[in-house]
Parts: sequence; C-alpha cells; structure tokens
Amino acid sequence: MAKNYLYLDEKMEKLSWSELTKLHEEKIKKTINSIWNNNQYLQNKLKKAGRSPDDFKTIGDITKFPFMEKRDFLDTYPYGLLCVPRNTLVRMHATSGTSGKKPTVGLYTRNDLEAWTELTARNLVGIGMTNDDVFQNTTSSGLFTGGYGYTQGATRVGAMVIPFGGGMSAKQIQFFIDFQVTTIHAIPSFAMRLGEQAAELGLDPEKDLFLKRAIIGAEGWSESTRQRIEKGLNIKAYDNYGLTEGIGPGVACECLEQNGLHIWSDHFYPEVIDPATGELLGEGERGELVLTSMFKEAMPILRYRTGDITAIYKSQCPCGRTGWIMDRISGRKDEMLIVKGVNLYPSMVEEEVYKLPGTTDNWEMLIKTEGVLDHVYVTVEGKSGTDFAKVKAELEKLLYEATMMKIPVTVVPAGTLPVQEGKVKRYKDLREKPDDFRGYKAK
Ligand code: DLL
Repeated sequence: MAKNYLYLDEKMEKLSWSELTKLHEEKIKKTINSIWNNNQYLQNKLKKAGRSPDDFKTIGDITKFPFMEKRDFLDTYPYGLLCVPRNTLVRMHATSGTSGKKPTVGLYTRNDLEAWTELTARNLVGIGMTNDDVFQNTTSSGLFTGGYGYTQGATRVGAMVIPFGGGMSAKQIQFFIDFQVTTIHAIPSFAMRLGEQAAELGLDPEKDLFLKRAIIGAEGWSESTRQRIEKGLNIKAYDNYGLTEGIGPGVACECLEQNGLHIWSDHFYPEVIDPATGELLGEGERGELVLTSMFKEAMPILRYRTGDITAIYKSQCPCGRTGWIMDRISGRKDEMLIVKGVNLYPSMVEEEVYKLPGTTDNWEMLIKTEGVLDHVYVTVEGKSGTDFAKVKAELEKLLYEATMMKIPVTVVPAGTLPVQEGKVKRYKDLREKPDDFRGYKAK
C-alpha cells in the first residue's frame, strides 16, 4: 500500500542539493561570524587554530576549523558559550551528563525555541501525526529536552497533548485507554516497560488500545528492541536523535520508511570523522558524528563532536526528503570496547538479547580486564517457566555469531536485576581505565 507521507515544511524538507549547499555556506558563515564577534572563549579557540571567519568561503572550508567538544561545554559552564546578551534568553535545559559532575546546558533565545518547536513538530508530522491525534508524552517536562521539546512540537502540530511525564506505567496505560491516545513519546526502555505493563494488565493492545505510533530515542536501542516495542504495544516505533548541545530532539528522525534518520539538513550540517584521528570519513563510513548548527542564536555549535557513532548518506528515501540520512546510532565512542581486535558496542549485545522470547527486558553487561585482555559477561533475566539452560546456550551462540567473541551468559530469575529509572545504562565498565578512549580502529 502506498504510504501517505506528510510534511510540516515540505519546501525546506525537499530542498535540492544545490539549494542546500547555498544555505549551508550562507548560514555557517553567519554561525562562524557570530562565534567570532560574540564569544571570547570561542574566538580564542579559532585564533589558537590560526583561523578567522575569512577562512570560510565554501562548504569544503569547514574542515579547516577546529572541533568543539564536550569539554568546551563543561569548561565554560554555565554561560560561557553564549553568543547573545543574557537578557535575550528565554529558556534553559540540561542533560545530567555522564562525562562529569556538571550538567551540559542548552540555552535558548525566543527564535531558538521557535526553531526547536518547528523541528520536533517536523519529526511528529514525518511519522504520520496530525491534529486528529492524541499525543502522550511519557517523559517529564523538566530539564530533559525530550519533555518540553515534544510537548511544544506536538502542540504546534495541533494534536491534543497529554504531558504525563515519566513513570507510573499502569496509570499511563489507563490514560491511553481513557483519552484514546494514538501517539506517544518515550525512551526505548520505558516503551518496553509499557508493553510489559499492558500484558500484565491482561490487555490486548490490538483490541484495547488505540495506539498507532511512538517516537523513541534519547538512548541507544536496537532493531530487536524495536520489534519488542512494536509487538508489545501494537504500534510502529520510530527512531529520533538529538542532544542538548544541538538543540534537544529535532536533529534527526525516521520517516514512515523506518530506514535511517533524516538529519534536518537545513538546520544542521553533519560530518563523520574517525574518532581516533579526526580525519573526515566518506559517505557510508562509520565514525563519530560531528554537527554544525545553522540557525542557533544563543549557543551555536561549530563542528561539535557528538561522541555518537553512525554513518551518513545522501538521502534517496522514497518519502522525497533530501539532505542527509544517518544510520541508527550504534553506540558512543566511549562505550566501544575492543576485545581481541573486535569492536563491540552494548547495542550489539542488546540486539541479540531481545531476540529470545523467554527473557525479560532487563539485562546487564559487565566488562572487566583480566590479565591483559578485556572480558565481557552478560546477565539476563529468564521469565518463569523458561528453560534457563536453553536460554543460556542459545544466547551464547547468538552472541558468538554476532560478535565472534565468547561471552559467558548467566540467566537469573525475573526481578533479580535492579530496575533503572530514566535513561538506562545496561553495562558496567570495570576496566582499569574505563574513561580512556582506546582507539577506534582495531590495531
Ligand atoms: O537525549 C535529546 C533527545 C530527547 C533525543 C528525546 C531524542 C528524544 P541528551 O540528554 O543531551 O539529549 O542526550 C544526548 O543521547 O549524544 C546520544 O548519545 C544519546 N541519544 C539521543 N538520541 C539517541 C538515539 C537527548 N535515537 C545523547 N539513539 C546523544 C541512540 C541517542 N542514542
């Protein structure tokens, strides 16, 4: 059946490559000028690299400019990356951040807030939501950008918005039924929990719920997680990507095709680099995503190293959107471990864990250095009535096929592993230097 592709801003979502390049050159020049003229810290950074705005003439010149990194955000906390007067700010958001004690902060002018609203609205329209829909946001409207971000975007689309917030899965589901909710925003671990909860309540999602779709992101998830979510709630689950340093959600999102995320290329210019050397990689090569913003006023980013691993392609999507498409994030560069020359991300393990029907949604991975080598151990929970020995044998086989590594699996009864709230971290890295990035390419 032909899909009914919807667009919030069809013109901008379908710019030709020549129009996009023109826009990139014009707007990135503006971003560089703003950084140079309005922020001493960033001006010094450019000067140190021997660069000035005059060095940017065409888009190819962008590689001459130094990268911004997480450090720049943390070192200048709270206001040090501002490029506008403080009294023009209307909002701040933050991520709790795993890279230190200080949160990473995003500050917004009124125009930034407008642009952000437009982008999350684009995501929602792109997955088929209209003003006929009822939208429930299952993340809190607090500092986390997924709360306000989607509540604003869904309001822009004209759906009826229920800003429920996090947790309370049984009550969330009651609201799904009472208000005939069709669209939800959730992080993957909570979307799985909602499916589990619906089953525990004895509901048949096809008959008892009205849900059609979920927009899912903010943490890594795999294709088999998608299948669990889709089956658990009888919906389509769409991946979306964003980060506080960028603007929040609204950087990239899947469309009805569920085949890669459209980077909103009229707002963000993406590059992919080798995280070990900083060298620019080509289309389809996997490495670290680097983003430059084109419209942000308060805190523009220039070649910001996201730490997220993906590959980008020029879109040939049947939906007709142009610009760049990115693969699902396979992990963060600091999560990647190299064991006996194999590059391993927690997401690769998750992909296999969720293939087995007898496991719950909770699992854990431990990485330890023993002798000179890193070893990986996986613990999963088996549902009651499941043959634990069979799950162990099957999962060890699947993990070996996927990673070429022998990963011992322990199966414990459901409810044994601690339940985590919010963004979930499935692995514990007990290696001697867990903070060191050990090189991207296997040596
Ligand atoms: O998580 C923004 C967001 C909210 C995105 C809601 C999507 C939905 P932060 O809290 O700053 O912002 O965390 C950003 O989360 O650098 C990635 O490592 C990770 N991340 C975000 N989206 C995805 C995704 C929000 N779809 C960090 N897949 C990013 C994998 C993701 N990882």
